[in-house]
Amino acid sequence: MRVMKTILTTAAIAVAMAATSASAETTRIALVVKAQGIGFFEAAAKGAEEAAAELGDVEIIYTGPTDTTAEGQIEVINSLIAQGVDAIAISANDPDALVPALQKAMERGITVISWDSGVAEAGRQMHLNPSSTELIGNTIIKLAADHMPDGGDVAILSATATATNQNAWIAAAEAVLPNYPGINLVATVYGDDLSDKSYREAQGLMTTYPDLKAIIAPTTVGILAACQAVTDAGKIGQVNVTGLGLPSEMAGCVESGATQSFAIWNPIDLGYAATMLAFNIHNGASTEAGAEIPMGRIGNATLDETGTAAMSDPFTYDASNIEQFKSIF
Ligand code: RAM
Repeated sequence: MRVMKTILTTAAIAVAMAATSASAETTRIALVVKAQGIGFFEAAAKGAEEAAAELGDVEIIYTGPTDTTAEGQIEVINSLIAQGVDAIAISANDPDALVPALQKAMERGITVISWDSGVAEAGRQMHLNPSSTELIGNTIIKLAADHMPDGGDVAILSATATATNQNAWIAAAEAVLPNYPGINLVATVYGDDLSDKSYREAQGLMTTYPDLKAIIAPTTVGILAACQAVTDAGKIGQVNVTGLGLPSEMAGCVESGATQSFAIWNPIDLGYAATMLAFNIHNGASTEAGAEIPMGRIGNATLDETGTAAMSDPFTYDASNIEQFKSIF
């Protein structure tokens, strides 16, 4: 018995030592998303894994709450702090509510960046935008306006009311509305990046605004749910669904005519770039204004005075090119 116990103890120590030495070498980067089960973030995770493979000795912890709340993300952050991860790269459900938890992470030596949907400056070392906010704001209005030669009513179906990215894009869209005199924005509603709530909100818009010509959803979850609601209401050809979507999810909507066109950037590249940035900052890259931080095959991110960098321009998808992209993301 005694011998057995000694052997077991020795084995346990050996396992513990192996675990310690492995964790000393491996950089653990948590990719924290708004919620689980969103295709956009799953595509970003593919990019994160690609970056990890390229860097070597990097483990990606893909995680997020079950729904798109700041409370859920705070729990996730606290658990990552307890696990002692090396870096957190987060797409935030709220710019301010996460700041105390993320500050605690930074105090413990964890590198913190936001990507996709930003955290206020006090809660992160840098933020990576997918593209210029102004450009995205103009793009989502133009996508609708291009198919409304006579103008008319449009409504926005967003994600959560506190999402940093959607709120910034909507503000930018509202700012360019005077350049589209025939376009009348009648409402902005929130589907919380939940399919069923987004579907019901889209139905509500069609009921409240019978002359609605377009639903603009700057969220991959919302645009797909709106397409379904318009299809089920028999309003294809009457209400055009547009905004930001994934070609893989939107192919059927383009084929049916529920969606004339929509836009997005490459989510795989975004997850890849966020991982590269988290890794390089963890290894000492400067996050001062003007700093250039390498993002592997993408090139460098240049930080502005708010510690923010932007990637590429969004790309527009329609019947002419959807086939080519639907198997990629
Ligand atoms: C959803 C999320 C994400 C956003 C895309 C366009 O997947 O809200 O944050 O960037 O849509």
